[in-house]
Amino acid sequence: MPDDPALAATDARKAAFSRRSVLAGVAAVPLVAAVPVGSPTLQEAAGRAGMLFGAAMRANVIASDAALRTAVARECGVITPELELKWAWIEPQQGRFVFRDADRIAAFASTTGKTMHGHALLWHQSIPPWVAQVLADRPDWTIMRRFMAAVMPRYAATVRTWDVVNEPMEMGHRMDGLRPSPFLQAFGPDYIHRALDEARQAAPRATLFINEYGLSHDLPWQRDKRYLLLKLLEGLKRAGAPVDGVGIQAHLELVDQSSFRERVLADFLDELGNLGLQVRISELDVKEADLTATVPVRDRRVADAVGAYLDVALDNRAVGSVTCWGLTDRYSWLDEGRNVGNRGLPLDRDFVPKPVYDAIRRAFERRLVND
Ligand code: 9MR
Repeated sequence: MPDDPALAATDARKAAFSRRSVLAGVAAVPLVAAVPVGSPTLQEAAGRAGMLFGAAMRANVIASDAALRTAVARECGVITPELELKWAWIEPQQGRFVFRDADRIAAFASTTGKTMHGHALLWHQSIPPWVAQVLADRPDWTIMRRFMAAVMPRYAATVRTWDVVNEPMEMGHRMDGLRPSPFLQAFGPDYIHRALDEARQAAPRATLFINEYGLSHDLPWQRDKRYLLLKLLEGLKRAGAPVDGVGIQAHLELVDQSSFRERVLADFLDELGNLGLQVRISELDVKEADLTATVPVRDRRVADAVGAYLDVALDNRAVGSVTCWGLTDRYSWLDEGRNVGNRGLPLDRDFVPKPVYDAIRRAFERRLVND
């Protein structure tokens, strides 16, 4: 063993890591080597601050990439299925439920001692064609009830938190800011309250969230959205709807960074907390603005944006968890579009932690210090 305790610790960790890798039948990835000795993982740092850290994952990637499984097992306390609980996935034809992929994620979560976040029951972008047809032709609430009653109890052991309605707001259509989704068109604005009631019945112990994007910056449309979402939440609370929290997606875009104002986000979080709501930072990642800069410059920009964001967010006690929309740049929805090669997640494509990893960990550690 080396004399230097720091080196000894490194070696011990490397050895433990490669033992685990061998056991898991995986080639070692440089994850541990790049993490400073003695520093906690993201979930360990979150846990010490009384919080959870998690990431979105897909069943096929979990199945095919052992290095990813190792990284998730190490870094995350909670896993969000990126696709597999969405209605289009679960009930592609009426009454034919396909749980296989969600079951695979749930099994991975429970064997690695994690929970799962349920994402997302009602989302206008993930409606199977038959549902779109029913909602348009002969609105029938029983399809909503059957779907929730089929999916929520099945995962009661693993899922503690659910996104009941995803992205219910869209500016520019109505005075109340509600998105004219097929659900709204079929059932009117009350569909949100009804869906929450249904969810409470199907999963009485779960914490129920409304999840939304475009809430964090000082841009006119986001200002309107914050205001109208708060009105919606106040109304739901007043009417006794079982809404427990709000997921703030936090898909940060570096082109918007100049409109990030600490006070704006802090005030919004205060308002949510004052309504007695819990807050999840639910889909954190960073879309870069300039992929041509050097990698160190790009990584610093991403880390600075996330650091500034989480410093404000974690200052508020209502915020209980941070989930990234992916863990490694190897698998990021941002690469599905034009931003191929985007570096907006904690680990790079080879699972090496980047400055943004440290920024997230430090934000958890600062919360502890400030306690
Ligand atoms: O990251 C997800 C992408 O792979 C899917 O194609 C898409 C449609 O199911 O959903 C993406 O995830 C979205 C999430 O469910 C809701 N907020 C925005 C996310 C990114 O588009």
